[in-house]
Amino acid sequence: MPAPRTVLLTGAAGGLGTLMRGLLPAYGYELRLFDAVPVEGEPGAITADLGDREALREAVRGVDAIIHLAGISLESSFDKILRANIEGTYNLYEAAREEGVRRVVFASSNHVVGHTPRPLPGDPLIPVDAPRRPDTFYGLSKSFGEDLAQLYWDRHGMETVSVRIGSCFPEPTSVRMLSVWMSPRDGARLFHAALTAEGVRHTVVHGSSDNTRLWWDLTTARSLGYEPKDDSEPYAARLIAEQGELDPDNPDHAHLGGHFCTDPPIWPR
Ligand code: NAI
Ligand code: 15L
Repeated sequence: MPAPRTVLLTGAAGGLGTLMRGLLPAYGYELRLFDAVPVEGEPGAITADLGDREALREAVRGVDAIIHLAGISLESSFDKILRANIEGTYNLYEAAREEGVRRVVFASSNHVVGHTPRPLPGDPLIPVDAPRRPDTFYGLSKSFGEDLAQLYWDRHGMETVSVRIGSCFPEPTSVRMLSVWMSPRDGARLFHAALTAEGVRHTVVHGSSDNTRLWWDLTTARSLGYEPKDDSEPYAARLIAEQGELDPDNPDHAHLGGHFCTDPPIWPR
């Protein structure tokens, strides 16, 4: 596949979308922006919902690839997750299929496997083929997205890299994040690798920096050409002094998904 140049970035107004709008153009991409809400400072961005199939068809027309970030990014009611993350991702893949887009990078999440016990020091890292154990309706919707990506590869030859992102924020803000943090610069490196690697079919990768306290295996991400350069360790002393070490007997700290595993779901009112 020739290196993509024009890339549709869905979820461009969100936290990760804003970080990637700043970082990805340096790799030579021309970004077309899409979000349900206006993207600040970007009058050319497409403002539309993932439920609007006509708008999606127009948005994907002529792009070389898609980075799909749009959706509900935390736990919510099943109905809301269903519309935005499950139906919305289906609508996007259908539009991409109809318009002949060959490559998608899907923002999956650690919460697909959030109920996996977190490794203690000395334990093996969590492998990328660990059984799926979603911790929320949110994690379940990302699990659906990964299966949808597999189906569209097997049926239609559309390639996807599903990036199970740990926590991508400017800095880690919790002791848990020291283990799953992906610096924004490493995020851009990984998305670039996912856009340009040859023959990815449908590949699931873990998305983190090269953290000293890493919980999961980055081999598959590295096999795409990803070379992380950051490590959360410089933040460790301050965060541990403020919050204490993770307590293995605290249920909030027992699993990869952290407090997502223990917070009650938000039921419809
Ligand atoms: P965010 O909540 O800041 O941004 C999501 C964006 O999607 C928002 O701008 C929102 O307006 C848009 N959106 C939501 N529903 C939509 C719909 N129906 N139609 C069109 N646009 C819609 O989330 P963030 O942190 O930027 O995450 C981006 C993606 O990466 C999400 O899919 C999230 O699940 C995933 N992810 C993020 C992680 C992180 O650490 N930031 C970790 C794991 C996954
Ligand atoms: C996610 O999937 C969320 O989108 C993000 O906001 C963080 O909560 C992240 O996981 C995390 O696990 O830290």
